[in-house]
Amino acid sequence: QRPDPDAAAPLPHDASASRRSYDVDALAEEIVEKLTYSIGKSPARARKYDWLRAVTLTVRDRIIDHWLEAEDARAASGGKQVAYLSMEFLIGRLLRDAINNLNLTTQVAEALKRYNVDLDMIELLEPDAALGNGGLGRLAACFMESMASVGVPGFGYGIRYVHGFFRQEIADGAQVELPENWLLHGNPWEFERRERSYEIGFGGKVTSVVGEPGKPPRQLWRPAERVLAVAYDTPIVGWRGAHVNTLRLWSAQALDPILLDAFNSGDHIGALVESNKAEAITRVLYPADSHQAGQELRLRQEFFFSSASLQDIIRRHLETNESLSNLHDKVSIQLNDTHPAVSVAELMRLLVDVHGMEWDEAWEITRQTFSYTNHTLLPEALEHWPIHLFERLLPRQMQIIYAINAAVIRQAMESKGFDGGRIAAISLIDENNGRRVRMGQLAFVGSHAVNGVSALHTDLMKETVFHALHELYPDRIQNKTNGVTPRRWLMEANPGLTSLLKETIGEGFLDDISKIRDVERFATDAGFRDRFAAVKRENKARLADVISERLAISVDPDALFDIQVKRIHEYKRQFLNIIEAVALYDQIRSQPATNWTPRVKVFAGKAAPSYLQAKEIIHLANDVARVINSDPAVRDLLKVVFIPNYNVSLAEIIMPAADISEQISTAGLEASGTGNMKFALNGALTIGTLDGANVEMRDHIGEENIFIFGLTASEVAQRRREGHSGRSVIEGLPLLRDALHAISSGVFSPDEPNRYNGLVGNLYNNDWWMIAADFQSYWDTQRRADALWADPAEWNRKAILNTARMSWFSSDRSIREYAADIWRTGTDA
Ligand code: KOT
Repeated sequence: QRPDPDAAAPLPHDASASRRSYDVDALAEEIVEKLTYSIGKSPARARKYDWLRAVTLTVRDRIIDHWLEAEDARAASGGKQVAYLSMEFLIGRLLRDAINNLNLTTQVAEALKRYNVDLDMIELLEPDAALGNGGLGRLAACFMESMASVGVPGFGYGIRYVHGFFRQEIADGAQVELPENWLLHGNPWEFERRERSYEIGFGGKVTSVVGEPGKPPRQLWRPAERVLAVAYDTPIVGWRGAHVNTLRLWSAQALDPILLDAFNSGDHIGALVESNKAEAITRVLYPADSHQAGQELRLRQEFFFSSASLQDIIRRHLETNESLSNLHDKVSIQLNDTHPAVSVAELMRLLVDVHGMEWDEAWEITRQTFSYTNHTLLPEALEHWPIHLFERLLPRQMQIIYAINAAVIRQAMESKGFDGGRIAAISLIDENNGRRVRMGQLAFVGSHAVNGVSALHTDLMKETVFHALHELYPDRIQNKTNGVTPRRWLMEANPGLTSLLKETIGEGFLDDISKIRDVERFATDAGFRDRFAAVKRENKARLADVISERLAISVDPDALFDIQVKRIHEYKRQFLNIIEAVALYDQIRSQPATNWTPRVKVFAGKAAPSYLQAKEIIHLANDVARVINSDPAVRDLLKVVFIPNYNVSLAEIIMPAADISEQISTAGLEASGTGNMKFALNGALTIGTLDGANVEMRDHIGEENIFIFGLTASEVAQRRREGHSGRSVIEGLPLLRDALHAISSGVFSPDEPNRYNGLVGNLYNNDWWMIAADFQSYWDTQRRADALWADPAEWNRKAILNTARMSWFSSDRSIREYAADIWRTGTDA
């Protein structure tokens, strides 16, 4: 049965009375206490998972002290809060993050050592929380950590998927998807909050109820189905434990878990139908990245978590405020892409239908409350839902969308004289493809601020998808370039470099990452360069060990590590990288006397299960790897490795181990990229196109310290307008032509010689992604990299400058900009 919300007023918490100690003795004692009384094991009998749990619970208690204080402080201040609504939070492991941010690493390691337990080993046992696909979800996780670190009071709202992102295996070269089960052994980080549960409706009818005289009739939605959203809270602790925010994830449950009538009449399976149907909503993460997952269940997920979050926001607001008329002064809701965009209609429904507010006031509050981040311009990723599906599932929200649309169009005609094509462009309804609701337009008109995630991407938003809306609301679009948290991506992933930096420039950069720039003057210091290179070599050896363990391939840590890890997508052009490997393989064999740079090309990444071309690219990478790695003629000058199951934890090992970071998307298509930032911060040199945040990275790092190649975004657009196809380019480039011929004639797939005909044929006939068009420039730039590699002092100098000049790409900076320009909330500094 649904529990009643707490009736009693909360009493202030006296954290000082219960604060846990940070010293080694106390920690050691408490770990054993947890082992004994929470897990029921003696130290002698405890297995390593028991130790992990005991340590987690011990660390967790220290976070809780801060968490409760933060809650009280927040309630007392009545200040503005941020709600970050995201369908994805790609968190990874939490223990190391928590220990690091509490500055407990040495103490906890010391405490465990007393029982002969190794902290590093224990940390690896924690499953990744993989509640996201890639960049968008990882950005949400970095932002949560940065909000807690810079002191923005914030809630993350999302979905507690039972099965996160699938596990990838490679069988005979091809991707196989296996279910992921992160909750199998329980999740010590989360707290179920049954008192925080809400009913979410679907389907049914809307009826008009005659209102008071002079007032319009009220609309009453009577859903045909209802499910319960139950909150699970995870504390997110910021740097030095100064702030703790909450990640609140919703789980779906049936209102009536067992249909008693059915059960009593002997239909024991039928009795569970409801709960199976309800729980399906939060069972699994859709594995589509930068592609719309058009199924009904996905729309249910979107509405489910949007409505639950809004009901929660309203309830919390009304606990300390008399009415909802000041909602926008107390909360800012950030929509992470359009996945929660139905929130615009749902907040209007809650304000108008449920809380009796006038439409115009509700619209003003709604717009002041929401802001929206766009993460892609790819047409296939822009969400639009068939009207008939939307209407059936969310009839009242559909009416509200029509009403918003009518008002926006009226305003566009009256204030700016819009007609015809421009009305069609701003309309929330796409009339061309079988009538659909455009979620991007809905999010845009329902927000006071709309942002892109890099300078180039924001410019392109104004010029392309949102051109007409930008004309109508010229002040609404702004840029907020992405960032990554230096705690996870430098301190935790690269302890060797962190220690070296501490010794060299002091500890100030830990609190203020901009101070990392102080290391710039050591770039010309030969002694420092050697130490920097030694750290890199250690990190490469660590990755070589992983490659050896998982793939039984031996790679030389002294070779140049050239790494491309990210989702597999045509626009990211892993294919271009593989073709270059094949061309290099050809050249090494035909010119054995040349002084080739020994290279290890590393790939990792998952393809959406239904994305056939992406799966072919994975297959090709594996086929090419097998042939090259077993060819003695290559003499270990080239190795190709595809590491299966790329995830956050693997990224933490890979990022510090790269010499070259591949950021080679077709210009204009990668909104920002964030892997590019992690690599460069850890001293890799980027080879990249002028795309996404690469452009700004070049500006910060200096163009002489980054390898830029290829067509620009406007050149790509121009070529596409001219109807570019690859054939003439390929025919003029023997190196490319021969590599493609090798691929399409079965050199790498003798068991199925035609396997890659389609992939290669696309380059001849179309070359939509400009792979042929950019090949020569890419090849030449790789050879420039080879030449630089021959001069280690110069290479390392540039690598150091990359680390020194990347601080602007910290997510702390991004969050401060959001706080100042969009949310108008305070920060600590
Ligand atoms: C997925 C589905 C629909 C719409 C957008 C996406 C999406 C975009 N998923 N990930 N992205 C990436 O977001 C990152 C964070 O902003 C960017 O760095 C990256 O370029 C996007 O591709």
